[in-house]
Amino acid sequence: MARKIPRPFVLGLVAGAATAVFAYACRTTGPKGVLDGDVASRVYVAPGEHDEFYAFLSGGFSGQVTVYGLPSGRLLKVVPVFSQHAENGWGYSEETKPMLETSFGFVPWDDAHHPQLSKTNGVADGRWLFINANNTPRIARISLETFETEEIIEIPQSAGNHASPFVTPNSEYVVASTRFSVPVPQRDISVADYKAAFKGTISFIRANVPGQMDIAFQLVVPGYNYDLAHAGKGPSYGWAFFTTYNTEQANTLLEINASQRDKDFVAAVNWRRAEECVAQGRGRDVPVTYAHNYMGETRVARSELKRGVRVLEPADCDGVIYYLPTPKSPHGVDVDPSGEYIVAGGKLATVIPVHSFSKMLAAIEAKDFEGEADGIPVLRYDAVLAGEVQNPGLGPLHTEFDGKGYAYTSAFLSSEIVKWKLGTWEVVDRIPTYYSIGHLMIPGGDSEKPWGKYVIALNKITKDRYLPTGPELVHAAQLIDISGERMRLLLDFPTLGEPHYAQALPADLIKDKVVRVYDIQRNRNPYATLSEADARVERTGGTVHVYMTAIRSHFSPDIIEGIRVGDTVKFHVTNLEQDWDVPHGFAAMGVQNAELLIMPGETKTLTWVPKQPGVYPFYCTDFCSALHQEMQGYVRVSPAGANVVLTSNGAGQSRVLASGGGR
Ligand code: RUQ
Ligand code: CUA
Repeated sequence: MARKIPRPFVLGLVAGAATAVFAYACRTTGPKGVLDGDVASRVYVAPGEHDEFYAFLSGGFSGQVTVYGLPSGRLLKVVPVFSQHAENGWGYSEETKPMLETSFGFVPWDDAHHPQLSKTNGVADGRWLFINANNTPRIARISLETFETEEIIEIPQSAGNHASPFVTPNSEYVVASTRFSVPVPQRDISVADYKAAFKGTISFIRANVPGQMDIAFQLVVPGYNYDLAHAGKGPSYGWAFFTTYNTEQANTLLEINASQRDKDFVAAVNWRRAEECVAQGRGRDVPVTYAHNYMGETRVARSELKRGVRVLEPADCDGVIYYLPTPKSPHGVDVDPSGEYIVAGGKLATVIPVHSFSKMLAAIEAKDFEGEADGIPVLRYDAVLAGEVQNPGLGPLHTEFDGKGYAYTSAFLSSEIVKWKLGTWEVVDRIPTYYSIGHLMIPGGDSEKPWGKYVIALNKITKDRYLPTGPELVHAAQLIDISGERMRLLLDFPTLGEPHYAQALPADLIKDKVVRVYDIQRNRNPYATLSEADARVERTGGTVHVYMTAIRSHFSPDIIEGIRVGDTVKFHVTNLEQDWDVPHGFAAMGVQNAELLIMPGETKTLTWVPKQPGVYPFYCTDFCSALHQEMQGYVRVSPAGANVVLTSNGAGQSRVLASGGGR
């Protein structure tokens, strides 16, 4: 969600809703300092105690995921996903570089938006977390045993992978849809041909088996902007819902040109029907290329290019997709725990429209259409509407549920959370947020059984909430108590990048299965050195492999000679420790990438092409023991063509398997 608000819209609002804006403005001189009553004790987690919930926040334009404890708001970990992470060598080490491969080659950054926990029977099951890359369309799977990214799949024929990666109730699929329609197939064509040649795609990606993520099928849809999604559940299991905007199909100045129509659509996709059509051979295979990257058992990532995707046209599969008219430029779409209500957040709407799934089915049955859009039936608004929430705040975006019959909607422009009742649609409470809330998140709040208790406001702007830090300020989360009738602000905490969306689950669901060390007996890295007796160096032409071990508090070998300028040196460092929380680091002077942070039992590889003769130290970067500062060594680099013999003081046999190199 951009911070800029279309000018005509702002003017309209100021004129039309001045009273409302003033009313909000009075309220936004909100709490500073002391809050009421026992607020501090509600978020206080005593030293040594654990939080009740794990919360996973999108790192936005950092490309990563952050893990916080709730209610304390303590940052527990940054999980690198789509961006190189010098802190631990993610995307720099040879074992992890393939994770960032795409059909465009190596892509070291992306913009992550929506974390999604895997689900079983519609409830988060603590197996994995998925998250999308918005810029170069991809979806990642993070293991909740290791808290590491273990798989990434690229989405072909997509651009701006924003409506992604929302999971179906048993994680059969994660969905992905194009925010930016593009020529399908991609080709050299004028943007003036937008309406004729630009398409959207809605992809269903099989997600339930690690290592086997793949595009099951893609639906080609009209060239609108597909913004967000949520899967149906309960009675609506088998369906998925996507918001669209820019049904005007504008391709320039969208702030005005895509805000013309009173209503855009929620697209309702019957994925069970799509499966049938695909099984009947109604799809066609399109020759596209996309990357699939997997870490797997060896913990050495592999990247493969897949070819071909099964594409389905709505015209070849009747009943697969319907459009539900939805005011106005909708953003979020959220399905309530019962699966009956589909709530859309119209950025420019004055109400929150709530569609009824059962009415939708009846309207489909009765062919109660108000027309067609590119051959896709458009259902009549009144025929599918369950109700409208009046006075919902300005710029409603996203809705989450507490499982007790209430919905909570974020309002970006009026910076507040609005609580309303499902069924009566009346607003029962509202609380200001600081400032410009985007998503909000209740633990389990998009599932069939919300855990409730808190809502987190994920705010785009912090302004005066913290000490100033130059022009750039952090984004922020605010923890709000929803256990009572009235919402109550408990805590502010800063976030990394832009915390678009988040997910949370009770810590008990995962904390006991979290991996503490990698079993060295199961280390399958082909360059592992499993004992100090094998520590050695080997030359194969211009490449020197250093088989190195690390254990408190030394490297073996710690003296290496016979490297020449122009060689490619690969430091394969195996951490021999088998104790929790004893990583070792590795860095060498002049190395042009990053450090390695090697977990117990793991092997990681850093590549170095030395440029100048000299003797260079390397050392452990992670304070691992009282004698951590002693954990160091030297590499001697001789000029190209020098005849210094390759040696090391490792106990293993250093060898020249093929001479040459060093030019
Ligand atoms: S967005 S503020 Cu999910 Cu990227 Cu709504
Ligand atoms: Cu090993 Cu410090």
